[in-house]
Amino acid sequence: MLLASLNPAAVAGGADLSDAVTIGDTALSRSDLVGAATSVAERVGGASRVAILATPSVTTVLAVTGCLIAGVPFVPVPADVGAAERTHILTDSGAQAWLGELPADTGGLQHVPVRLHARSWHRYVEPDSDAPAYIMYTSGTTGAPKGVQTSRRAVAADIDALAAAWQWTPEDTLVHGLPLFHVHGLVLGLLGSLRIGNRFVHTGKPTPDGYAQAAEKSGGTLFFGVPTVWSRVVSDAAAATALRSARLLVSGSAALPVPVFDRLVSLTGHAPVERYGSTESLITLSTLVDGDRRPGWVGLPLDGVQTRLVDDGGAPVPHDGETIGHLHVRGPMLFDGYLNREAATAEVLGDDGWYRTGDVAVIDDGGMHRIVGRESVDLIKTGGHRVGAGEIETALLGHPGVDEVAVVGVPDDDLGQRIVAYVVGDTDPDSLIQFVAEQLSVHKRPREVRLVGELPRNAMGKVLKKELAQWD
Ligand code: MCA
Ligand code: AMP
Repeated sequence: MLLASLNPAAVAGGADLSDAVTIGDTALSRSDLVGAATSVAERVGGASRVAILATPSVTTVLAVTGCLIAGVPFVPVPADVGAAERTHILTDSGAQAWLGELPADTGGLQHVPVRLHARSWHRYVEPDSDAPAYIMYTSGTTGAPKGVQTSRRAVAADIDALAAAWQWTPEDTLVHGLPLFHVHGLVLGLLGSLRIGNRFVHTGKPTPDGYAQAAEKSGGTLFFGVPTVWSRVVSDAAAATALRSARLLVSGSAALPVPVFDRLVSLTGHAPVERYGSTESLITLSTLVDGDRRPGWVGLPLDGVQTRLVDDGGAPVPHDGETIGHLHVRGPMLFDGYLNREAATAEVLGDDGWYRTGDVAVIDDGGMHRIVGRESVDLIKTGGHRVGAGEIETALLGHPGVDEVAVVGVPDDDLGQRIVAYVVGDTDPDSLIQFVAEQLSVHKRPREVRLVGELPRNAMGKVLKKELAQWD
C-alpha cells in the first residue's frame, strides 16, 4: 500500500496517531485522515484527472490523499499560479475539476470541495503500482512547463530508498515549510511521512523561526530544506542552535554552498545530509546517515539506482573525482515520460531506462557524486525553484512595451541564482515584474529588469547569455 500508515484496518485496529499531520494550528489524526480522505475519494472516484491548488493546508493534504486512495491522478498547481500558466496546466493535463481550494479564476472547471469533517469508511482496493500517482508540471529550457507523469511504484521506491539511506522511521517527526506543489515538499515530505508513518509538521513557510519552534515545541527530528532555507537558518544563530536537538538535517533541490554546510556543523552540531534528484527522476543520490557527509558532494546512488557519466560523444569518463561528464541515472523511481510530449520524452529518457539529467557532474573512485552545474544556462534554480528562462521570455514578449528580451540566472548568495531580465523596449521595470507575476507563478518573477539599448549577440544573432550573466 502506497500510504502504508493509512491502512484502514490497522488504523481501526488501534494504530492511530493523534497528530499524524500538523499544518499551522490544525492537526489531523490518522483516523481523521483515513475518514476524511476516503470521503474525498468517494467524490472524485471515476475522474481521470483532477487539479489541486497546492496551498500548504490540510485541505491539500486531504485532496492529495483522497486521490491516492481512489487511484485518481492529481495535478498539483502552484499555489501562486498566474493566468497563462494555470490555463496551460489545465488544458494540457485535461484536469476535469478543481479539488479543494479554488484559485481566483477557475478557468471554467467544476469544483469538488474537500470537507474536513466528512467521513467515509469505505475500503478501496489498492490501485495498481504501475498506475500514475500524479502529473507535476516543471519548466524546461524553452516553452511552457511539461507534465511529468510519475507512477505510484516510483513514489514508493523513492521513499523506501530514502528511508534506508536516512534511517527514517515512524519514530521521526518530519518538519518542513516547503511548497506542496514540488517533489521536495509534497512527495518526500508529505507522502514520505504518510508511507513511513512518522509525524509530519508543516511550518507554513520555511523560516528559521518556524523550524526552531518546531524543534522545541513539536520535537522535530528530521528537517528538510532547500539551500536558501539553510543559508537563512545559519544567519539566525538562535534558530540554528534550536536545531541541535534534531536527528538529521537534509538539504536538496540545489547546491548547498560549502560555507553554509560548515556553519550548520558549527551552529547545530549536524553535518547536513545532501541529496540530489529532479522532478523527473525523484531523488537518486544521497549521502548516508552512517556514511561520509562531504561538503559540496551529494552522495552515492540510492538502492536500485545506477548512474553513468559520459562525455559529449557518449563515452564513459573516468571516476577520478575530477573529470566532468554528463550525468545519466536509471532506477525504479524514474518518471513515465512527459504528458503529451513524446519527442521531448525521447530526448531525455531512453528505451533502456536511462534518464539524461541535464546536469554535469564528477564521480570519485568511491562512487561519491558532485554536481558541477547544468548543461544549459536556460534552466535557472532560484530559491530551489526550477525556472525556465524561455518561459519568462515568452511571457515578457507578450507585453506591448517589450521588443527583445533575454532572461538569465545571476549568482546570488541567498537564492543560489536570481532571475534577471534584460529588456530592449519602452516600459518601466516594475510593471514588467508585475506582468510576469500575473501570467506565471509569482516565484517566477524577475528580481530585476534591466532596460538596455541592445542585447549582446553572436554572428548568428544568438544572444550571448553567458556574457549577459557576467554584466552584473
Ligand atoms: C520575491 N519577492 C518579490 C520578488 N520576488 N518582490 C518583488 N519583486 C520580485 N521580483 C517578494 C516575495 O513575494 C516575498 O514577499 C519577499 O520578496 C521575499 O521573497 P523571497 O526572498 O523569495 O523569500 P520567500 O518568499 O521567503 O521564498 C524563499 C523560499 C522559497 C522560502 C526559499 O523560494 C521556497 O519555498 N523555495 C522552495 C522551492 C522548492 O521547494 N523546490 C523544490 C523543487 P512576502 O514575504 O511578502 O511574501 S523539487 C526539486 O528540486 C527536486 C526534486 C529536489 O531535488 O528536491
Ligand atoms: P527540479 O526539477 O526542480 O526537480 O530540479 C532538478 C534540478 O535541481 C537538478 O537537475 C539539479 O540541477 C538541481 N539539484 C537538485 N538537487 C541538487 C543538489 N543537491 N545539488 C545540486 N543541484 C541539485
